[in-house]
Amino acid sequence: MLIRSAGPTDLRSSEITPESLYLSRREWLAAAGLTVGAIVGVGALLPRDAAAQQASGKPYGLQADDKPTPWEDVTTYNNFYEFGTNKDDPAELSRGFKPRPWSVKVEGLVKKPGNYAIDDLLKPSVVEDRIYRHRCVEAWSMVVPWRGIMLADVLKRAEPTPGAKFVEFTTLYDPSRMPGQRYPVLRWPYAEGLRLDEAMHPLTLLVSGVYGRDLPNQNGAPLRLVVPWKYGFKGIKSIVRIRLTDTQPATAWNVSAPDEYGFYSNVNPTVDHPRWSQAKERRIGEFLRRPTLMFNGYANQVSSLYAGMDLRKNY
Ligand SMILES: Nc1nc2c(c(=O)[nH]1)N[C@H]1C(S)=C(S)[C@@H](COP(=O)(O)O)O[C@H]1N2
Ligand SMILES: [Mo]
Repeated sequence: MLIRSAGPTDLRSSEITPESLYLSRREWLAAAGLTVGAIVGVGALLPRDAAAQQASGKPYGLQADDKPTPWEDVTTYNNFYEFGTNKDDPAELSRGFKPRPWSVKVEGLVKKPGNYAIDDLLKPSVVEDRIYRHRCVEAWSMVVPWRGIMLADVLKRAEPTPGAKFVEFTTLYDPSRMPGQRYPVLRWPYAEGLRLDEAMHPLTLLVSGVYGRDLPNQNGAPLRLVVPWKYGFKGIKSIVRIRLTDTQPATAWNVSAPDEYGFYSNVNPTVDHPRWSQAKERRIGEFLRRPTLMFNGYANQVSSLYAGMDLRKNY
């Protein structure tokens, strides 16, 4: 059974800056009709969209009727098979997971490989709040206020060599901490990949937070990928390695079901999944299904990356 977690009460003081796009904890509690003194255990009493009402950040690619999906849904309706295959498993089964200390290797075809403590990886970059549409291949979607840095920033610092053409990402492999890895539901560790130009695109983020707070474990703490024009499974969670390669990397879903999940995985309403239509999607929290947009609504920014490619073949 899922016991609702207390929600976001751990806003670190380092995150409360004058330029913060979010309400401080005090203001947030005030907005919810609560006082700081009432802080212990109040999370569960907050209106379910209190966090959504204060969602801020740049609304990249949002349509007029898009509004941020409530924190409650973003953090309890998850895919993270390392912590179970039901939507409410990750929030429950990742509760004791410790995402720090954590290190991330940046290696392969780069002049400056490194093994970084997570905070050292993030520190030199500008941390941004960006609200993105988020479309799962299962035909549901959300709107999520992510916090992160541009992947391009990390890659440029590593100085890719001329031979680098792809980027491979790998999730932590530790069945003692990720109980789902004790079952062969996917090939572990989970892996994903991008073409180098997709990885360098300014929309592509390495995400460390959501709703202005550190990423909850179930959303991929401490660091996950977000590529808003692709299906959600490209957004690999709990990354420990970023490797530049000259060949197209194998990806977890492509290995497990190659006819269903290709390398590109661009959101495309005209290319159906073999077992269901991709023409529409169910926005979490809404009743009627919405039409799915080409490249998830980011076509203006990304369609040139695929000029001349057959998007039926390269699904
Ligand atoms: N390591 C890992 N990353 C993963 C997954 C997973 O099972 N394991 N699921 C993917 C899928 S299918 C989706 S839709 C998104 C969901 O991200 P969210 O739970 O933050 O919405 O994470 C992706 N990243
Ligand atoms: Mo997904």
